[in-house]
This record gives sequence, structure tokens and C-alpha cells, in this order.
Amino acid sequence: MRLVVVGFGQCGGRIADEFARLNGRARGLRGLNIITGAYAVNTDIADLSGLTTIRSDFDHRILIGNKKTGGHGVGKINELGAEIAREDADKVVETIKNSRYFAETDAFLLAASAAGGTGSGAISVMTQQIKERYVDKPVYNLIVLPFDHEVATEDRTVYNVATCLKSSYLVADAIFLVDNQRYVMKDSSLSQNLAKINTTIVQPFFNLLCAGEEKKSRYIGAKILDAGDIIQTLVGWTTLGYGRARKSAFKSFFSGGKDFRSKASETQKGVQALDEAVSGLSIKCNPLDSKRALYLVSAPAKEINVDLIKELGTYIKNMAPEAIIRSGDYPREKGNMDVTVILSEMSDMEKVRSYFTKAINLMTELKKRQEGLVSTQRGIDITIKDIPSLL
Ligand SMILES: Nc1nc2c(ncn2[C@@H]2O[C@H](COP(=O)(O)OP(=O)(O)OP(=O)(O)O)[C@@H](O)[C@H]2O)c(=O)[nH]1
Ligand SMILES: [Mg+2]
Repeated sequence: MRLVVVGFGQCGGRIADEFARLNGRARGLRGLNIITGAYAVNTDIADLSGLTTIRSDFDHRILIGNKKTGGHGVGKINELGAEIAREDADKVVETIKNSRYFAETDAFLLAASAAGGTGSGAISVMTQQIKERYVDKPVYNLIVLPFDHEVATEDRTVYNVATCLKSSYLVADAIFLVDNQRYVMKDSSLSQNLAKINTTIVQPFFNLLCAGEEKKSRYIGAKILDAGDIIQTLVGWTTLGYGRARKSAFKSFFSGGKDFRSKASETQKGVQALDEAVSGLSIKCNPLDSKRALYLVSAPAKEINVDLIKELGTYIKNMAPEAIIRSGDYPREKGNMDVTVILSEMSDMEKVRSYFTKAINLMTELKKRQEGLVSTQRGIDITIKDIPSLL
């Protein structure tokens, strides 16, 4: 499957940059092109300059709203981000259309954080515009939710997240949700942490996108997972995960031989990788709420056997009994056994619901203040009102 990836705002731009590196790996290691274009769109020049892999010309790092913001961002006001995106949408759409490999694109993936201003405001507006012009290609969103401490300290964060999620849900074919809080590593600095999080977010897409693009017969699975399977799986609220089996201590004894224990250990490794993928899903959710699921197992060809596929299928079926399940295998020459999982068309996600509830409470409170039902004056403001003014 081949994607055009467009990142909005700082977070979105960095994720698009990560996808550009992913394509570099796919080309270098496998001779495959999985990203037909990677773009960063921002109101902030400095953020665009900080990227490393997306080409540095103005056709790939696209500055919008320069007249309104002077190239300095929208400072968390996502209505302004949305307004600028509406005004400059043509510029973005035209640039993407003119790219060299555009005709080979299966779908769009637009990425942004929900808590900022530019990305949070722009992603739904641009999704709508792209959908109107390219009716035959799905448009997916990848939305990053803020860390808990950002929510606790700033009301605007809640408002931005809620409005961004609702607007995207109205227009995108599916929304991959990624919760920063799931990836917090207390022992590393924030910038390293974000870089690490971005790598973790993008990693599951590697095999997922490569599997259907393989041309060499030895890399083609018994059941190929291609763009059609992925498109059929992705609807509405979506989460994804990736797990890799640890190397077994008994590997040298059993693997590769005809010993029954090698077959058993492969199944065990597959289940272990799947366990890891499910426990590390990009947002906390209950798999029972998903209506569509997909898994892809990738491993050296000799390790993929019928028992393994059957075992993984049973695992997913028990976990998400209401879901239509699609699957595939992706044989490699060497490397680990890993499993990629997608749960989609989720009917509930506690975190999303809680953002909507919090935003409604916040707006009720704001309205009360505006109507004067709650006094907003404190400290100096209360005593100052009785002092005569010279103006
Ligand atoms: N995972 C991840 N999260 C990020 C990254 N950069 C910022 N964030 C998160 O994104 C939110 C801030 O949004 P930004 O993307 O910086 O905002 P923006 O879209 O550039 O908007 P403005 O700067 O307000 O114009 C916060 O919740 C951050 O924790 C990143 O590289 N990776
Ligand atoms: Mg910014």
C-alpha cells in the first residue's frame, strides 16, 4: 500500500518526517516505495526548518498563513489554524497533486497533534478539502493526544482536543489515535522522548505497507495482506500496535529442524509478539468494542506455519468476537517474528469520551462566567473597582 503523508503543525510535521525515513528504509532494505510523497505544512518557519528528512524545498515544507502569523505559529488557537488552512488549502492540494508518484497513491494519511493550534485546527479542514477533490482515495487521520500533565495544566488543551477529534471524525475515513501518555518514559529527556515516541508510532506501518507491495515470490505470503484488506479494515476510531517476539533461549536446539518442539516454539513466539502488540496498542481501549480487526505476521519463511496462523486467529477472535478479522503473513529471509495489529471501527474509547465530557463542562463554566453568574474577579480586581480613575 502506498501513502501520501502530510503532517500539520510541529508534531504532525515530525511524524511525516519519520514516515519519510520509513520510506528510506523500505527502499534501501527492500527496494520498495511505500510513501509516494511526504509533506510538512506549518504556520511556523522554525518548526519546518527543524525537520531532517522531508525535502527542504517549499514544495515539501509548505508554509501557510504567513500574512496572518508572520511565520510564528498560531499559539494554540486552533480556530485560527482552521481558518488559515481553509484559506491556503489550494496551495497544499496543488503541490501534492504535482508530485512525481502521486498517481500511484492508494490513500492519504494526514497527521497532527490534537492539543496544539496549527495541526489541531488544520487537519480536519484539509481532510475535507482533499476528500472533495479525490473522491476515490480514502483519507485517514493520525491524531496524537497530549500527555496527562498538559491536560491538567491548561483548559485550552481540552478544548482543542475535543474540537479537533469531533471535526476529524466528521470527515476522515478513519482516525488512528495515538496517546502520548502511553509512551512516557520517565528516564529520558522530552525531546528524546518525543523522537522515540514518533519512531514507535510509525514502526507498525513498515511491514503493513510493504507486504502488499512485494514483487519477489519468496516474500509473498500464503495470504497476502494488500491495500484492499487495509482499506476495508479502516473505519472510524482506530488503534494499532506492534510486537516482536524475544529470541528464545532454546532457539539453536529447535528452530529450523523438523522437531515438533520447534513448531510449538514458533507458535509460542507468535503469541508472545501478539501479546506485546495488544498490550502496547496506541491508545487504551477495550477490544470488545471493535468491529474490524487486522493482523499481519512477519517472520523468516520457515517459521510461518499453519498452526501459528490458526493460533493467532483464535487469539484475535476471542479478544474481539464482534470484529470482522482480516489477516496476512509476510515471509522474510531472516529477522525476528513480529506481529502488527489494527483494531478499527471502535464503538467506544473511554479517553475520547472523557475529552468530550470535559470540554462540555468547560464550556458550561465559561458560559456561566460570561453571563455573570460566577464572579471572575479576585484579589486586586475586587479592591481596585472602588478607586477613582484619572482616565
Ligand atoms: N508524539 C509527539 N507529540 C508531540 C510532538 N511535538 C509536539 N507534540 C505534542 O503536540 C502537542 C502540541 O502541538 P504542536 O504540534 O506542537 O502544535 P502545532 O500544531 O505546531 O500548533 P501551534 O504551535 O500552536 O501553532 C502537545 O500535546 C505535545 O505533547 C512530537 O514530535 N511527537
Ligand atoms: Mg507549532
